[in-house]
Amino acid sequence: MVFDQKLLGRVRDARQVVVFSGAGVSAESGIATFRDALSGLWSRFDPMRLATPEAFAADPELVWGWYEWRRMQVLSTQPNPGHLAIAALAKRVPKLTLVTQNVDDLHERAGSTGVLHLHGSLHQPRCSRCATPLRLPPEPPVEPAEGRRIAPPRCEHCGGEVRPGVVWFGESLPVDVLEAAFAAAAECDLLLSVGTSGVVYPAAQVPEIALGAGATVVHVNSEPQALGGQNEWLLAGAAGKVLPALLQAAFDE
Ligand code: BV8
Ligand code: ZN
Repeated sequence: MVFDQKLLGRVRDARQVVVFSGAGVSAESGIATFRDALSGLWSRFDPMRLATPEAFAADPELVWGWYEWRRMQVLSTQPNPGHLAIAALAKRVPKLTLVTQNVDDLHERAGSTGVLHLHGSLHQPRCSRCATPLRLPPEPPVEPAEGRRIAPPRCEHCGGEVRPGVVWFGESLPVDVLEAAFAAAAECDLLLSVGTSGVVYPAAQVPEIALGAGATVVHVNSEPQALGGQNEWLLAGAAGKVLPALLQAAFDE
């Protein structure tokens, strides 16, 4: 891959970098992106409807089964070169803040630290009543391949129903995490937006804040993205290919 020298210079000279990631960065690990997260047996449901408090209230076993299926998929796969390149970039720049919309732990397993999870995590279920975290068994959950309903566990503290540790549509994002993400975006000089369709708010404000603060914003996406200002760049291609190549071109030549 050939990169614009001006862009490489921006990456090399970056002092404060934000990486903003979405489902596209986990796609090459075999984790379906959100819009097609319901391939196969789950395709008869709309994620926008399943990923809501109402869906869990109406049918906790269906929703818990869906999240266990997704958690099992994550436990059964590995971080890909895109995750690894982001972890490597953190060692090449003075400061890097990783803000993710993803609920998997592939960034952490690739070596990234201090990851800001705007939408929570599959790996931190909690009691829906007293918020006591559920200690998950170490082995991967049973594969609910048949789209089987699974009764959510009960809280050992109060007996309440355990829920996935994610932020559902209609729920507020964790305020401290969102504020830290917005602050990092306002201070950065380079933001890499990797594998996100940028349609979910308020998370999608992160790149907008960076652009508004005069940062260079680079979209890494397998699909072309509509670009606004002269400070926006598009690197079209798979994150697992583009990011390692960008690091190589910027730092190893
Ligand atoms: C809130 C956890 C209110 C759960 C998620 C109308 C207009 C505007 C906003 C709204 C509206 N109606 C409702 C809203 C608000 C709503 C929202 O934004 N809706 C959107 C859909 C219109 N937002 C909310 O409800 C948020 N809460 O607003 O609260 C409030 C306010 C005050 C007080 C109380 C309440 C909560 C949103 C959080 C929802 N939870 N996840 C779970 O995972 O099950 S969101 C979920 O979807 C993901 O976390 C992610 O954020 C999002 C999917 O987006 P992406 O990650 O971008 O993934 P996607 O599949 O879309 O795109 C993948 C991209 O990668 C594509 O561009 C593709 O081309 C690219 N790609 C694919 N492969 C690769 C690749 N790129 C590179 N390499 C590859 N290999
Ligand atoms: Zn409880």
